[in-house]
Amino acid sequence: MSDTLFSRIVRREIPADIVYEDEEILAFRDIHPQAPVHVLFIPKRAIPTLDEAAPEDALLLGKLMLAAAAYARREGLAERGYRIVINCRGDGGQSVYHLHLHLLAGRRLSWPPG
Ligand code: DGP
Repeated sequence: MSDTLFSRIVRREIPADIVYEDEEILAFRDIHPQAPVHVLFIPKRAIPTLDEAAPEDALLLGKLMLAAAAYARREGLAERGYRIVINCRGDGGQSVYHLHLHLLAGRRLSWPPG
């Protein structure tokens, strides 16, 4: 497993408020929440960016999205709605190079993003 900040959270070397875990995925609350609900869903196996995801990662990427959707449903967020974001590299606003999906919910989100 490559050593990213988020891999250290997976290994429990850095504390995080973990809200979901399965064999392949970990989800925890963002340290700088941009909405009342801001949870990051990451694959335990680090892929640096979406651009580096390979066809073999398709199932894992799908599982990440479905895990976020299931979490939103469980937490009663689905009816009002939510946003899923993946930032890719500099212009996309990515700061941690371990692919992750942001789940944002709990307020009306504006569009387009800044
Ligand atoms: P991005 O900019 O898309 O790479 O998002 C990275 C997010 O990770 C950002 O919203 C802040 C969050 N983050 C950074 N460091 C930590 C940390 O140590 N713990 C937690 N829970 N979140 C972090």
